[in-house]
Amino acid sequence: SLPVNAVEVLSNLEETRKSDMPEARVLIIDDDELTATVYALALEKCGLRVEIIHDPLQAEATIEDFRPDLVIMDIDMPQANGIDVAQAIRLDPAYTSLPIMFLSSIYQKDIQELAREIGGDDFIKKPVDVNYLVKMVRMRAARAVELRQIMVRDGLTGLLNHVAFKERLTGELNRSKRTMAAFTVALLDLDHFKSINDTYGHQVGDTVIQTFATLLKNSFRNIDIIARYGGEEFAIILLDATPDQSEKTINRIRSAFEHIEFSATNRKFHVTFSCGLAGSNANTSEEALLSAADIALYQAKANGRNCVCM
Ligand code: GH3
Ligand code: MG
Ligand code: MG
Ligand code: MG
Repeated sequence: SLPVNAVEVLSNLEETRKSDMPEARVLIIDDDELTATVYALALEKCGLRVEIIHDPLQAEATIEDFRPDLVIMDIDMPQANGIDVAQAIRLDPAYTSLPIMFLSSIYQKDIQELAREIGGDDFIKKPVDVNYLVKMVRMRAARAVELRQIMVRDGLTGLLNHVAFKERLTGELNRSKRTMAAFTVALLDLDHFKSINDTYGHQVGDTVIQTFATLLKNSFRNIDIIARYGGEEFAIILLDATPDQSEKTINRIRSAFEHIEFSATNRKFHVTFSCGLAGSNANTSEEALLSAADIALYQAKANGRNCVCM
């Protein structure tokens, strides 16, 4: 174990919280409780959100739950070698760009090199100057957050894009298998949207899509996952909600949306949407869940549109 003097380390902290920085999440994987706690306190004081695990075998589940922007990884741990753990994380395409920072007292250059080769972004030798650590973590995390925003957001609406939605769905399905918490997937599709474009033009169509996206953002809880799934199609994961509960929520939104008055070229018009729902309980694979929601959406269209089916 390392000679870490918590009081000394923390009282020498130069950095403070910066309000202009987006909150970044850092996962520390270290079997040494004191080391991990001291670094976590220092990072938290500087405005980062930190989670610690002492058992690297929990790494994958914790990454799925906590979705860190950066991982700080010890190498010497009784349960597993940090380099192997990092390699396993890298195998998942969702985490190929997740920065992994090794923090270890290993001095052998060949092991340090190996650690970088398998996809570690940094190797910092323990004991580390905590001010240096905070600076490095901040820099890496800020860039990771920026990159993530560009990669996961849809340009027109700012909602999650298709790829990001699929990743979140995979994560939530895995999580629900562990926690037994059920959720609902909703697919929403604007009705007769082609005729909106044909009548008022593509730009007006875009404005309708943006207005609808804003309504969605303001209507769901922060924990729900809202995405632009395709052109005028949206996908939502309602966490801890059954299809019955979700139907009530979405019917309220349906009713709010049909009352919004759009206007273009001195003409006023209204737009509606149809929705299909599927529950995670009855559909344990992504394909089954999405196809059940899609079938329900098709049913809603067949039933005359502007309605919710499951
Ligand atoms: P339905 O009620 O059966 O869904 O009819 P629909 O006309 O909405 O169905 P369809 O899927 O055939 O047409 C969707 C249209 O949405 C076609 C496409 O031109 C338009 N669209 C897709 N993406 C965008 C976009 O980003 N902006 C605009 N303005 N229109 C889009
Ligand atoms: Mg260790
Ligand atoms: Mg449509
Ligand atoms: Mg469509």
